[in-house]
Amino acid sequence: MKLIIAIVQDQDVPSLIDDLTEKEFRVTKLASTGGFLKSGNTTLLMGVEEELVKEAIKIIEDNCKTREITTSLLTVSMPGDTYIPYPLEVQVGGATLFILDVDQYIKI
Ligand code: 2BA
Repeated sequence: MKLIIAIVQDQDVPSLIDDLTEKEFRVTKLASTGGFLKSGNTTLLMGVEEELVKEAIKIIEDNCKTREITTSLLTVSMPGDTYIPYPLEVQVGGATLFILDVDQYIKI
């Protein structure tokens, strides 16, 4: 068994979870926050049999879109703590996946 850790954008989650559960994948949804943008995203934990990993990745690909996000980071411009926002464009997603071997899967 593998553990897929998928970091996805919140907007993609409802349809993604619907499609995963329809195909009988089991999913746990965690609220998370991106370190760079400091805004909310979603982390999904999925225990998946090895032969089904490709199918799970395909469903994630089909549901997770790449988006251009314009954000404003603050920079110090002058002494005395004066901050000036400057716009920054970043591409977020579709999804960031970590796929790990599962040593044991126990349900009690
Ligand atoms: P954030 O850390 O909020 O990053 C959002 C987007 O900002 C990233 O999109 C990337 O395009 C950009 N970005 C991140 N760090 C940057 C940096 N140091 N300099 C310039 N641009 C930067 P994605 O790569 O699609 O990542 C989306 C979210 O997935 C991230 O949100 C983070 O929560 C997670 N993530 C991505 N790679 C990760 C990794 N290697 N380890 C842990 N979490 C990761």
